[in-house]
Amino acid sequence: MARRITLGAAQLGPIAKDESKAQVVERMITLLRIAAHNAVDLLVFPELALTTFFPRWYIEDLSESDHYYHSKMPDADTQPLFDEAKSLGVGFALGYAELAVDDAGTVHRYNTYLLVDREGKQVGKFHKVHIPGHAENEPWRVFQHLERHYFEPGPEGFGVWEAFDSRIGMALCNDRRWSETYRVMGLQGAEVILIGYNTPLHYSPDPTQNALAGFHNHLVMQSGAYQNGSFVVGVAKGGIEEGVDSLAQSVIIAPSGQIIAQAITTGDEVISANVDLDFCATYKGLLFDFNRYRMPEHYGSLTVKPGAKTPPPES
Ligand code: CDV
Repeated sequence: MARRITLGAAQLGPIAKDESKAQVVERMITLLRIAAHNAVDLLVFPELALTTFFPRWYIEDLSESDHYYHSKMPDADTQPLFDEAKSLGVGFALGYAELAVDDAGTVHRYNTYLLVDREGKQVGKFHKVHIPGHAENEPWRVFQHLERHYFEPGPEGFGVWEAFDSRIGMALCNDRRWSETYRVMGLQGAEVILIGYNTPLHYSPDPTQNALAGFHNHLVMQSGAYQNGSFVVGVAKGGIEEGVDSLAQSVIIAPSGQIIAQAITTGDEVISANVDLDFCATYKGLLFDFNRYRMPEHYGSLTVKPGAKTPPPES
């Protein structure tokens, strides 16, 4: 019998700096209800879904930015979202800023994805690995992208969780541009990869790339899906937020690399697709049968340093 699941992407439009978390959660609950109406089993929210994209502003003393972070999930602000999802029987992935304190008392700030199943059980947590942007204030930029000031990379890497009668992996925004992201999850048998993003349409270090933002977004996620025989759910926080225009174009992609659903607005919108998880095997079991065709022993060292090999001395 086919393993069918309805995947959903809950794209969010702009979140103003002065919008409260309670107001954002209200918007998210509206999207949850639409998703439930469309029989969605797993609804994926974007990266840093609960606030404006705060790495756009420099706050020298990090502790003054603590209100953007959550040290416990759910907390008072987000409990209504968890309650509503459970009562609707909709699982979800939530992107948020996490403040964690380890056993030695050291504080860690992560860009986090949390996976919750249809019964409300927290089944997986992912910390963003590829942290883009810069750590110091750089006033020459049209706007700041200070993720390297606000977050450290997660030490655990890319995991895969058994949930939703499937194997689910997670990644956040810049992670989607790196082939390793998909391959590490693909090697663990990921069938569905969830990716939330905040992607400004202006890239200050090289504005010639601006016109390619939408192309690159779909290029990397479609190839990641195809080369690993996985579904990919890519979810944006889009639209003009505090003067910064961000890419929308949320998508659900099949293991064939084809886009099977795409958002048509830049605001709050649910897209969904009812898919057969067994379709992954068409790719994982044939052209991309890793056990049969992958040739790691022929790839050379995986610790190759950038740059060319030194030519042999002339005799
Ligand atoms: N939030 C992000 O990770 N944004 C990056 C930008 C900085 C390029 C992205 O990959 O979309």
